[in-house]
Amino acid sequence: MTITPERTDNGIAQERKLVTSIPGPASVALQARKNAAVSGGVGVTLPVYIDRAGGGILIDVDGNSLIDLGSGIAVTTVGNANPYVSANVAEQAAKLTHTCFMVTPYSGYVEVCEALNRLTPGNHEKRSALFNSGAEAVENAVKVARVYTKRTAVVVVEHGYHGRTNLTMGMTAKNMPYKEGFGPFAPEIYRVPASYPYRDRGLSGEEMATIATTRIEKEIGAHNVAAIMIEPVQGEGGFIVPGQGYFAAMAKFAKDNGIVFIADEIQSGFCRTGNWFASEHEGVVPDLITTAKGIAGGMPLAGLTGRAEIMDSVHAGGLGGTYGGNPVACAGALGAIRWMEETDANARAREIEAIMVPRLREIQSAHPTIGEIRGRGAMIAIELVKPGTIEPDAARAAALNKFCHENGVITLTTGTYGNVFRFLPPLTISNELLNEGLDVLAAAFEATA
Ligand code: PLZ
Repeated sequence: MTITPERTDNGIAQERKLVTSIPGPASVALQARKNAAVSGGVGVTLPVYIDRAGGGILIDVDGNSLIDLGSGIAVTTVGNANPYVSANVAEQAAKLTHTCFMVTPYSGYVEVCEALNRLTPGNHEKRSALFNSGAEAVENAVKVARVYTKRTAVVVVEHGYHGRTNLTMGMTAKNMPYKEGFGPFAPEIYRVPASYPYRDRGLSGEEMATIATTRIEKEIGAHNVAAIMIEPVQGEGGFIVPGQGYFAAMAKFAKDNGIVFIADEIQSGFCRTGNWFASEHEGVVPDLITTAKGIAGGMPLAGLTGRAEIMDSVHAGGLGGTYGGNPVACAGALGAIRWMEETDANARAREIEAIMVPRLREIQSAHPTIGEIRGRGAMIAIELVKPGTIEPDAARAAALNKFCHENGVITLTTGTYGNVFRFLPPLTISNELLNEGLDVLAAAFEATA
């Protein structure tokens, strides 16, 4: 098979087609088995069991073709089963599946670190390390920052999301469903105001940063802070793009006070926002960057990248893990990154924004329940409120979601108040499918009005 950048449909007809109700009988049967076999603690947004995927389509076990506006939560940015990823994965899996990089290394790990060092913002000397999940990358960012600074406090912001492990749960803002009943959480985590322009009562990004940094000075003491970690576009918090100057002011405060500034780019990174990393939109070069999700086209892989002097401050053997930087996952990442470079994936993300935003504005003009349209690139959301107020309307978001799902469009909600409807299409979706997904969304607004 010749692999070309264009050929990402995985041989699947790029059309929405429903042949049963959603979920169909085969999915219903699997869901019954799921309920009997899988912990009830593991939730499912839409119990439609997927069998194949490619381009902008997911095909379920009943033969329904659904439009994918979720990318498995910002993971399959290069499309599902992208041939660059699949071919690399198959080839690597046939050669060797694991040695443990800490025991006997292999080149793929080094190549992914070289790519991370090259692609992340800043021309300074960098080092990287690889892990299995976003949460693990976040944990390791904190470990590195503490060793480097010999300080303990970690500052995060309101609406932030950093994972579900013990340390990262403590760093995550939202209680339900992530934290409820799972405490006690790790100590020395402090949460200060984020910039949420829609809800900051007219305060600018810079003003919000001043409130946040004053809190750090007065309540923690800047000299006690090892790290400030912020998402440059908050993902689970509601696709919140910070007000002008906020992110840069927080980074400057960190620099002025010997604090390691960490951008959590796990959701916003790898061409999702129309830049390789969303920090670039803010003109910020973070000291450390966490990555995962889009890095490897669906293979479980995460990275921590940053200034060589910080990353190398850890004693040999201090960072690692059995599977971190697994060779098959690294092969997937090298395929995904090559596809992003060869196809100018950032341009495609910006194109998706240019299609989506005007159409969402059109819907907004008829439906004032859309309080705000925001986001960057292929990371776009609408925030739903009671018209004429900023009171969150989570029920409307849920109703819209249900309509879209029943009509064969995979959509996701998010946000601290559960009232944000978010779009994360794979960059391989066709304009036709994207527009059809938006047609269904428009119909959902009419149907739930
Ligand atoms: N940091 C910014 O977005 C994962 C969570 C889905 P893991 N976001 C999706 C869910 O409900 O569990 C995320 C993120 C940011 C860290 C993480 C954590 O990444 O790979 O899920 O551990």
